[in-house]
Amino acid sequence: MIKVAIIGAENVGKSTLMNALLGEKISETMPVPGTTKRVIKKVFGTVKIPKTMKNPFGGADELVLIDTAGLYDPQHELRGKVLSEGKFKELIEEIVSADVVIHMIDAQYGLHRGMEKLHHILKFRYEKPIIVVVNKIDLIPKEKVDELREIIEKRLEQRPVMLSLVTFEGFNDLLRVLVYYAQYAKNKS
Ligand SMILES: Nc1nc2c(ncn2[C@@H]2O[C@H](COP(=O)(O)OP(=O)(O)OP(=O)(O)O)[C@@H](O)[C@H]2O)c(=O)[nH]1
Ligand SMILES: [Mg+2]
Repeated sequence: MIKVAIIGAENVGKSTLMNALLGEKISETMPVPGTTKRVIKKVFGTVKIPKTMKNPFGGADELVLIDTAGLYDPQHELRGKVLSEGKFKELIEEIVSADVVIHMIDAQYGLHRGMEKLHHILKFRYEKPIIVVVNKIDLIPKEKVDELREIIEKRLEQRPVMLSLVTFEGFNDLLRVLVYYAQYAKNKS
């Protein structure tokens, strides 16, 4: 079974994404940072993937999704408020054990420094397939979306999916990438 961990700073929309992918309200979402108190929340579920997107070699739509507590304060390099040092380490271990990582970024704040470091460690030391998602693009002016995409693409050396979980712009792009990566992870193991 493919494990997909959704990670990011507090309040970026991790739990909202988990719910959107599974089409159910599984995780609590709120406008305040530190909403997800349980460090690791694993749910087995089926992601509804349009037939046209399905990989001919198999569904890759049955996943274990992992919603995680926010790793960092959105505006400072501080640990997320619900994480002690021990819990932070525990969470990193869980992320390292995932097959695919979704790194979520809040379009309003851009790439978080702590998350940038972690991204590189996961990618280069642990060789994790990472999907970068910039969420909440409905909250920034349209002309800023391309600018932000380019900045993040340069810093992380990969193209992010630009997403809004309010308008659902970019959601199909994310599904497409997820199917691709899930298949890749499946073949690897
Ligand atoms: N405008 C806008 N709001 C969003 C979007 N996605 C999520 N939100 C809102 O952002 C807030 C935080 O969402 P959560 O899903 O709770 O964020 P989280 O990353 O799980 O937060 P923590 O558990 O606190 O780390 C909620 O009020 C969501 O409704 C989006 O694409 N656009
Ligand atoms: Mg949450």
